[in-house]
Amino acid sequence: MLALAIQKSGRLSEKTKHLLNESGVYFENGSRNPLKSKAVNFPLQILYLRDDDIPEFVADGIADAGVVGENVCLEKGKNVEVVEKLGFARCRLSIAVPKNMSYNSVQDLAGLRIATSYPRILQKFLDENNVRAEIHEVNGSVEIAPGIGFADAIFDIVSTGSTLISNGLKEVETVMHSEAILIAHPSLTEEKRQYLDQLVFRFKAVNKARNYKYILLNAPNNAIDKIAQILPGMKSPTVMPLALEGWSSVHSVVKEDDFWEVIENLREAGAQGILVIPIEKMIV
Ligand code: PRT
Ligand code: ZN
Repeated sequence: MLALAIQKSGRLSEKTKHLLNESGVYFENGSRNPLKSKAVNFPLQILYLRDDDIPEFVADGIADAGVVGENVCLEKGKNVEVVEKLGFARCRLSIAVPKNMSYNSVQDLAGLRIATSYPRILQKFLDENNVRAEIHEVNGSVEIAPGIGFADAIFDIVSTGSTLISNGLKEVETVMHSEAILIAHPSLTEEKRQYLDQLVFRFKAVNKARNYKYILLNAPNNAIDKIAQILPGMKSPTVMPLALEGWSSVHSVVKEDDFWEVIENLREAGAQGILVIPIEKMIV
């Protein structure tokens, strides 16, 4: 049995549960213990924790693995293995100052009071840039610190940036990017490692599928070579004859990021009746 620590409630919890469900892992309903539950169809126990505690629980071996933000993992500095990036809860950790402060370079932070919940990451950044500033550690509502005179600048999580704007702040340095990651105890037993590998295999299939679409189109036979170059697919596209003489149906996969460009190129090459369908799992 593998013990996986996930966030009890917060920005990571729903997406983590969703990823597990999409990976075919379901939990028993109405567990008597609100902090633990067992998967019904996988040798997995879930521990529900605050995200800040997850790296330590995994480092100590109380949990074998955990899902946590890269930011929290780095701040805690525990001895854990980063197994896989999970592609959700993306954000960045940035320094922000009042919007009317003139700011040219990181040297302008010298001597300022900077409020943050991430003192270790901030200290490392300041050291790397040879800047001395005062770090004031706070556990929440960091963005109000300059407005109430508690600090001159902040170092905090930014996603859309609207929280900064509504507090009269501007982002001046991006220190790191973060997303949810799967971490593990560095020395798992062979059995647990196998369960973890199975889980990672499923996570990868789910996440890969999210980045691709299945595409079907009709094309005159003389356009198929060109279309095959635009649509390489997993190996090469599937081509099947239509009932209409001289025409074929072409099936392939296309990356979400390249999607619109590919569609335009396909139309130019003579593709018609293009259908695009989401993929549920993708194993390459
Ligand atoms: O209770 P517990 O300790 O478990 O949770 P928490 O309150 O410490 O964390 P939670 O649930 O808020 O966030 C968990 C993780 O989600 C973080 O550690 C990040 O890795 C990730 N994440 C992704 C975010 C955001 N996006 C985010 N936007 N965490 C926080 N925010 C906050 C940010 O602090 C700021 O107040 O959202 C605000 C900024 O958002 P924008 O869109 O206005 O820029
Ligand atoms: Zn937290």
